[in-house]
Amino acid sequence: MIDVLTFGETLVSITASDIGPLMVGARMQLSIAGAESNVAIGLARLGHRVRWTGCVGNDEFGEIILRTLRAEGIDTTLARTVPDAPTALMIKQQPIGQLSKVTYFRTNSAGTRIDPDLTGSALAEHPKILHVTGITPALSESALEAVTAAMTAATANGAHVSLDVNYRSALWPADKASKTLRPLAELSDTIFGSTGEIELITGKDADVASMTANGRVIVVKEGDDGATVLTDGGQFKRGAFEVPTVDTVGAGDAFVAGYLSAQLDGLDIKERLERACATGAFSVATHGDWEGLPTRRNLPLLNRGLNVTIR
Ligand code: KDG
Repeated sequence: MIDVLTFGETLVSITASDIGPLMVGARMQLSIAGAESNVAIGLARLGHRVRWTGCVGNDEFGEIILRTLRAEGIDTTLARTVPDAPTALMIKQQPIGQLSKVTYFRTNSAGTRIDPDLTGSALAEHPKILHVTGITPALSESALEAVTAAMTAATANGAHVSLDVNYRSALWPADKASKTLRPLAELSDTIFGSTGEIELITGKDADVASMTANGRVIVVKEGDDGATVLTDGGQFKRGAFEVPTVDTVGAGDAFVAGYLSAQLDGLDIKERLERACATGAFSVATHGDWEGLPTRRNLPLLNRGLNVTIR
């Protein structure tokens, strides 16, 4: 049985190796990126059975995505290679130190072709958790239909439905995102987002009682300040682990992977927060969207403190 199904657009990422503008030339490194596949990798590294689906182009970029996900132990058997659209590309740079900039080349990409047929077959083997993000509905009409249909079907099958708002201003304006994502939030059991992202779907003046109606859990990612979980049984807050920050992109996905992993292990909310903050810390303290995510063996490393040599 699959523990988690997730789907969305995975892109090839080309990241500048050095700090500074690209226009003077730069050494670049090839990898992959994508909020959902980052979560998939985080969960697979912790030993969970994960399926990712989505569309890639019939090109080497598509191959690197599928090879990488397979190498991470993720089931990609239902991913689709489309012949007439390219794999999306994302350029990542640090124009100045500690400031990351992402530029997308994803209009009409293969990833926009995801549709309810594909996600419906991926759901045929019922997962315990369906995890989606607010990026996918921004990609195309068929992608929005796929998300809505999958969330509805997963709920009917008794799966836990997880939504990370992941608002991307480069993809759509806030008012459109808000209007589209609100009904999807209604279909979710757990919602992740920054304070601003949560407001996008609940409105500014929403009270905790209405947000957590029907047992819904809201997990507010607060960056350096850690995170807060809102439930109908109370609020739980945890500070972030203190680690040196080298790259924050992907940290939210790492956090989600840790939280869902602890949930799958049957841990309570405080322990979920603990693991989420730990996986988030691994992400910010290492380079790349997903490369530094911990395995089960490495997870306790943070408890050893910094500036130590483990022998
Ligand atoms: O969450 C990190 C993502 O920003 C990155 O991996 C790419 O999915 C991505 C996106 O659409 O921004």
